[in-house]
Amino acid sequence: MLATAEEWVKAGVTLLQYRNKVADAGVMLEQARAVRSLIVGQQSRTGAPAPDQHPASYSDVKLIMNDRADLCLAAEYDGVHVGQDDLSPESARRVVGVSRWLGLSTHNPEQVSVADQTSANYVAIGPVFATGSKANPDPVVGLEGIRRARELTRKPLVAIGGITRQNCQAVIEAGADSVAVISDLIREPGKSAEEFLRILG
Ligand code: TZP
Ligand code: MG
Repeated sequence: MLATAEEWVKAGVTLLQYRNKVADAGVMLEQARAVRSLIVGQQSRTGAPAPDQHPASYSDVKLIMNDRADLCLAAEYDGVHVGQDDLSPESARRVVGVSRWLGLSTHNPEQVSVADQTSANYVAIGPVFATGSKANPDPVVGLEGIRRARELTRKPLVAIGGITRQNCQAVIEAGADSVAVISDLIREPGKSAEEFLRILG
């Protein structure tokens, strides 16, 4: 996990989410802290990015904890991401405070409209396409789901679910501000991250 995270960051990825649906809280915290140490350690070691690093490397990387506001604080992350079955946005905000980021997942237009009225810093919409990375995913929303979401909120819109180097351009053209990716970043972490950023840059 740490080697993969390091490759992504070196390639220029600026936001990482720690997501773990199976481990105990203690293990999650330990792993999440290890990711943070990697990022912070590199920041303090290098100061300015080294010549072989992408300009955004390390110093601009945001760390987001999935699901758990308590672990966001314990691991000193920059924000928490909640879904429809987690703490409500208001409750998560109460835990993490006003300075940290709060992300909120949505899966249909009604949820996007509600999310727009919360204090969430960004709204995720998905799954855009079929995904094998989530248990019991909601129905796919497609590019049309992104267009509809774009009409319903001016908050930063993150598209998620089945997004690849092949389809990411279309996802942005449909109105997303950014993409969240698992599968298509795993096999060749550095190479695929660079390709995503080149396509989207
Ligand atoms: N929420 C909606 S789809 C998804 C999550 C967490 C998984 C996205 O992973 P992949 O492999 O990029 O489809
Ligand atoms: Mg969740």
